[in-house]
Amino acid sequence: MEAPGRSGLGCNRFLSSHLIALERSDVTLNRPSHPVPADPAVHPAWLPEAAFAPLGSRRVALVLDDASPVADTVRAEVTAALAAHGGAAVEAAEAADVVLALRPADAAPQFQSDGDLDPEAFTYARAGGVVTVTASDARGLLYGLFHLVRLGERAFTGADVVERHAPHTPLRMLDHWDNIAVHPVMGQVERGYAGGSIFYEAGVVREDLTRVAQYARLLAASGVNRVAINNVNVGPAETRLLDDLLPDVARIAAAFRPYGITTHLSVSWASPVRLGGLATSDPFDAGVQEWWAGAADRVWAAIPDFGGFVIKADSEGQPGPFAYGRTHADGANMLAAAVAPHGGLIHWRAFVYNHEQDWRDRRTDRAKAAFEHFAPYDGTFADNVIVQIKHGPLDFQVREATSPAIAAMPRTRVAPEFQVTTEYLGHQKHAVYLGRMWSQLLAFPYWGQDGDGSRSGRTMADVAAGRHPLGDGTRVGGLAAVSNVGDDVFWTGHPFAQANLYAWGRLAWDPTADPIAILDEWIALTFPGATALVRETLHAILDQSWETYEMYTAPLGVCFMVQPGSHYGPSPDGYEYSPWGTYHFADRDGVGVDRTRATGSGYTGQYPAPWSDVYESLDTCPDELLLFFHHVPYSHVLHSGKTVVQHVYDTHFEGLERVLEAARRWTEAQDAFPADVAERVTERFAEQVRSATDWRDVVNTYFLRHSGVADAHGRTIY
Ligand code: GCV
Repeated sequence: MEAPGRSGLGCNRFLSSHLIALERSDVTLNRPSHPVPADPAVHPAWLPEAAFAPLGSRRVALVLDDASPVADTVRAEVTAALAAHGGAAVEAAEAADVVLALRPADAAPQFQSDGDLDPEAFTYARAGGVVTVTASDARGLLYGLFHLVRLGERAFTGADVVERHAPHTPLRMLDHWDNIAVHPVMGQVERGYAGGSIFYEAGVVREDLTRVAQYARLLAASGVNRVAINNVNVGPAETRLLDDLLPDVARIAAAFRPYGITTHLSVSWASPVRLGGLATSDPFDAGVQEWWAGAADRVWAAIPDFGGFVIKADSEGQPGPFAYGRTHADGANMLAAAVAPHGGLIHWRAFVYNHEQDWRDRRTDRAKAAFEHFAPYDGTFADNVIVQIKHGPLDFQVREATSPAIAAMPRTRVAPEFQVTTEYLGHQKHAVYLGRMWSQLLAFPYWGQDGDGSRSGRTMADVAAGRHPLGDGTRVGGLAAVSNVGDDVFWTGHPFAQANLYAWGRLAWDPTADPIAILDEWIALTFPGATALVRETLHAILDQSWETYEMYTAPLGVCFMVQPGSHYGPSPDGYEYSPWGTYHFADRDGVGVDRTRATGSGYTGQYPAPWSDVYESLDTCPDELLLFFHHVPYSHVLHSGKTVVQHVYDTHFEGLERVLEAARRWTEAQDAFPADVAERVTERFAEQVRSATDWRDVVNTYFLRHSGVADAHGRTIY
């Protein structure tokens, strides 16, 4: 968002030209009908009807000479809001409280700025009591409309203002790990904690996609504009989405389209073999190239605005180009060539590592894998390839270092990947708000806070937007995350996990936004008329909940102390002797992974300065990542002044205390919440308290037995 007034003069002149245009008026609200029908059985999340009251009770003029599906949505949303809240559609601008206007294509250049070229950008202005939202495309107008909804009454009161809003990157994506065929271990939604899939049921694409349309509406109101609709682990049933199930994909795309959301598919590298009957998937094979080109032709013929393919190759058993001695650049570029004629994208995941490691092998470090497999190919990826890299080098742990691979490819389009679903963070049974975690990660200054002026301050979010300090500014990537939604009545299992989905969209739109302010927005929208008690209770429970979860689970960046398989609940040695490469090496003397150049795996060398040295040295390594980078004795003294083992005890006792305090606050306030929400949250808190108690006792006992060091405060450790 630009500072209010920055483009003030131009904009005011533009507005007056618009008001003249309005008098000539092509104002119309007589196109459709109604937005997605509200299903009273499904929780409305952050779009309850009441959220539209401030807009819907006013006089609205719409200047929208556009026949696109998104323009129809804008009309339908405004029409429905006015009908529900007693406002009126007006023809004359001077009679309007609110003007929503599509900027005419022939608007004079002085009324346009760079951002106007972005079809998702909009200008919000309030002058003399009239609010005007203008955009150059219906998509921008839709975002502007939801901006008004978000602001509520505040949109219409206060001093005059002119603000331009534009998204940080054009690719703000959610990946679904939904299976068509229920997986015997992973179920309908892999790592899903909110019931079944909203897309698939009992082996087929759902006939009724109303729920998908409702989801599209929620996503548009938070800022997401792309969705990949099936699991990156692509089984035989899901492979068919490229083939005989394509008409179903087209139906899903049709449900997303009116809200400006583009549909993508995860595809199997082995598709030419599975579907085409070819003997190979070798990217250098002409038959394979032809097969993919044909597949792309079919997909875009069915869905002309299709987005592209997401691919997990040579990863955790998925097939890939390594089988043919080819690189990931070879594989990605072959697919990129197939989709390029259609303007399609390839999101190629960098989650490539050896998942059949021998724990006795101390030389291999899984954390190094993404960098090693991808950085050498920087500059060789096609223009329409986006390398999608998990935010940390392991796997969405509560605390791990930021992935150095994200910073290692100035000549590649990069999309950091996050996880909204809480695979390692409590399965949407624990109240854990992730906005602050993501905000911190997105703001990570890969080249340090200060430096030579040209490099300093560039963040993960900057890299995603193509502003790598060594790049030429043209390699614009995006942001991706794994969705946390299912067919649960609350969408997300824990009603408060809706806040994570909302925050993901808002941070993808503006990574610099304050995550607590985002939480405030979510509260105001989701609980209309929220009392001080409701607001204060939610902040007390959620603001620091990420740190709280960290306190009672894996300490100091040690990672992977979860139950294998489910990834829920404590099991400090669960992965210690497994093939997954996620070891912490705790013994009687100490704990942690030596990833230094001096004596360890050398992983610290994958970071640019200053972090390569900051992490290398015990003197400068931040406490919260100590065990990610160093193997230290339990008696090692942290910067905080505590020993490692005492820190573990203290945080685990305090972590549970914080959960108990949150549960107490909840019990006191629950009657102020809607009964259905109260019932579900109460049930979730009972489980969170049980599980956090388990974590505290198992982890403390583990450290006591390994170290033999008693708690300085004599508390009970088993
Ligand atoms: C979709 C982790 C998860 C897997 C997931 C994988 C991935 O390993 O446990 O369920 O697979 O990440 O991101 O591909």
